[in-house]
Amino acid sequence: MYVLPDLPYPHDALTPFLSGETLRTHHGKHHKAYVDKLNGLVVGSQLEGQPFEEIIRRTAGARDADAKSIFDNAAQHWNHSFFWNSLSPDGGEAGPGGALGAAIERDLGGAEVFAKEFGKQGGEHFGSGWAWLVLAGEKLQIFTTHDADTPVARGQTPLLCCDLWEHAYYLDYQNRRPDFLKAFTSQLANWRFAEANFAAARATDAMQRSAPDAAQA
Ligand code: MN3
Repeated sequence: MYVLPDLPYPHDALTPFLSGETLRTHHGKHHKAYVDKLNGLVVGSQLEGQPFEEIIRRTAGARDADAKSIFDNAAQHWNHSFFWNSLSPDGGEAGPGGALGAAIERDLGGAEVFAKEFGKQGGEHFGSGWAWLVLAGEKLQIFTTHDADTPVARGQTPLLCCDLWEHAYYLDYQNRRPDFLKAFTSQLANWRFAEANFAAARATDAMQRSAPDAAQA
């Protein structure tokens, strides 16, 4: 059984940038619905007991309606769990530090350019989806995905994400998605989480390079 994770902070912790009402609905109704549907689809199926990210990879791009539905709900569960951690009451301003800060400078031109580009791509994204900062191979990239689609299905390592579905911001920003994205990059983005994801990805990569046989076994 999949379980709705608790938010890593109280519902009202992100005010005034995201209201308690938004978080209660988004987490307690939208995210919960994905988890409930996923349990209804996977429990008793061939996929029950498979590692969660393996289920996402196996059902990605499926045409069969049940498999597609499993992908949508599993990916949305993964994306939302990651999104809650991508937000922090102490987020934003301090910006990315350490090795990730250096990589953002090298690959994306620095924290300010990151905020601009992340806001631009997220703002221009048509319809529902997600904005991502990922490590793809050796390089950082910003891009958006549609609906439930997730970098996890493509073998990329997500570092930070922002939900672009209207339910993520409509109560607080109505149609002003660019303002929500600005609040995300300047006030909410959890850079300590992104730095930890970056460090973990580089450690895994280094381990696989030093012992390729062991990593494949
Ligand atoms: Mn959402």
